[in-house]
Amino acid sequence: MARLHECWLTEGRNIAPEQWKKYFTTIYCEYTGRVADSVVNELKRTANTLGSELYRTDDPETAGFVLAVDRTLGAGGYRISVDDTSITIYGGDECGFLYGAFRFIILASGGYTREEIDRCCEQPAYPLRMINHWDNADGSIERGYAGNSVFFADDTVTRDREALTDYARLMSSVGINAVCINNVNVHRKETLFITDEYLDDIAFIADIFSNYGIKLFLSVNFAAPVETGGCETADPLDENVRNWWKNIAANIYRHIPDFGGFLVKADSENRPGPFTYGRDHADGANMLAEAVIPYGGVVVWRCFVYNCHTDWRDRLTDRAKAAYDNFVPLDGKFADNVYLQVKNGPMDFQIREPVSPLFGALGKTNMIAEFQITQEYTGQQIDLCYLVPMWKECLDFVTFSGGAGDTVKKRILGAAGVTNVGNGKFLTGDPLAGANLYGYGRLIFDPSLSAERIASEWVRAALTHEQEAVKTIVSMLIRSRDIYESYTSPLGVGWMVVPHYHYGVDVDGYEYSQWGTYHYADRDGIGVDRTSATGTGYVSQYADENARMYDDIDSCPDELLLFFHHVPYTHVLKSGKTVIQHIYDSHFDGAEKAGELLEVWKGLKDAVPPEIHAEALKRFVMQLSNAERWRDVVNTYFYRKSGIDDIHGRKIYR
Ligand code: GCV
Repeated sequence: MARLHECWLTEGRNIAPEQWKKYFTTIYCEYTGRVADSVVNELKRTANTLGSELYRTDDPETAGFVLAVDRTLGAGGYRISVDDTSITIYGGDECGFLYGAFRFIILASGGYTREEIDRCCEQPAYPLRMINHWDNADGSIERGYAGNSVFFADDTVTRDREALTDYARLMSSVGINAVCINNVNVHRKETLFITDEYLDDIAFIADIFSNYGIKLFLSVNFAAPVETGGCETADPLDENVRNWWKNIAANIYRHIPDFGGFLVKADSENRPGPFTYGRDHADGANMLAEAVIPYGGVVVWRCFVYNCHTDWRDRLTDRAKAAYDNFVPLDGKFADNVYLQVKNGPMDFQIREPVSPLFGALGKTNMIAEFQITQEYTGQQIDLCYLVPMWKECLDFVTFSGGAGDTVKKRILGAAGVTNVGNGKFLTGDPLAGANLYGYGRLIFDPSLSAERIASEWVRAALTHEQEAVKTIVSMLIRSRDIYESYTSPLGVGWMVVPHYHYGVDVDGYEYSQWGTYHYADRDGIGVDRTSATGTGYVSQYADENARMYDDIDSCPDELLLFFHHVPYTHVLKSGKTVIQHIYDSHFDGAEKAGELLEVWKGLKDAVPPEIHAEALKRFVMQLSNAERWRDVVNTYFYRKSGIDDIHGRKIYR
């Protein structure tokens, strides 16, 4: 049986025994249940590492650990209280114990003091805190950069209890309560996951998840009734089809009583969906919702719907507008157990995009945000890119739909993160990408946490307690998104990556493609005119306050200028630089900073575990070479287009 890489859960190896060992004697638990048992087991593991044994007791007065119920804390809420003789974890329910116990372990592992841990109290901001896997039955992972699937290999479920338990421990340690185990692109084999061919095996995973308060979800193929069910149609309004899904749901719940529900990518990137039958997304989602509602299940329906066969010659069709155009007319028509899953930006997880206007525009429909933890367009777990600051920007974005304080984080009911894990030596491939996985969980549990605080918690639990090293690594993480952005595509225009792979530079890679992802650079200028007056009209999908800001070239933020406007290279930014000079400066600067990251990391050799240091070092070397290539290709490309020299006369290949 395999153990997974432990990331930030070091089973207490970093906990100072002189401070904490004395509590690991007996444990009193006010509630019995499988999740509470997992909490006791977790504390027992820690006790063992500290060279102690933790026994259950019926006497709360003498116990070193007490797990006590306090319903006022709500589902998943917890409070930690530490005194001289005992540590009490109050939980609103069993999951509150779980989150509280893990919080204690992680903070104690990070060297936080008794005073810093005592009275630590949190309540999850959202009911749905989800992870999406893009894992396929054969074990491969779409956009996976950390090895193969933890769940599947060779079209079978791996059934590795130990690895699955490690996985569930890690996820629940940051508050995740829902995991969809398979790719939203559901191929032939995965279409069978909802049938008897796979359900016993999938129930095996779900059972382990239940020990940690996690509900298992499956991505389903909208055309399954036809592809595997012997139906003539998958029309969501057809009675036979509806009954087919009801039977499927009934059978799933026989195997997995706490099954979470379905995740669906429909009518998107050539996947089947309701459009084939002249129906809309509400028809499709509601049909599935009806099938799972008797069991308390939900349907998570993705809004990533656009025409992926556009003609680059057509300047008016704008991919950025598609999600809004498809879903806003349906607002209020979705069943109560449907959640629409909205990507943070209107395009596709680029390093810089505006926040999707759908968040502000949907008012009568349950919504969750979709973030991409796996770094498809943001360095593929080779280049360092800590994404929490980007996700915070999305959550804090003021939509103005319900007034001045109406932020995205107030309008959603949760989030889904496309995960970055695999069965490689390090769970996240790049050990430093653990910060994104940890950060995602923490942020959606408590969106008021700062990106610095989250980074620091992670560095201390996973890498080092040494103060100077913590400061240095946190600062590397915090700067990393800006550094990556500065040597890749400029000012919000996006893409310019190698088609399909999405790592490395290819400025025109997507320029004449069908994907709707263009920068329109010519000899005079660059950018996409999405304004209301002269452009595609995308801007008018925002509430007036935001629409005015983006429409007006003077108030549009520099970092998004080329997403919203087509401007001459000589256009002067708020920074005082011309667009072309900004491109040159940011690319020289970005490559230089990538070099600095490498040097700083070299200097941390003695401060972090040697295997982690060596693995990350390899990646910093690759990042520098990637950054230098981006710098030279982008600078040369725009020099050749514009004929304008760098005012500082630096080396630009001609
Ligand atoms: C799972 C992007 C990715 C695809 C992914 C898709 C999606 O287009 O490149 O690999 O497919 O997003 O989110 O559905």
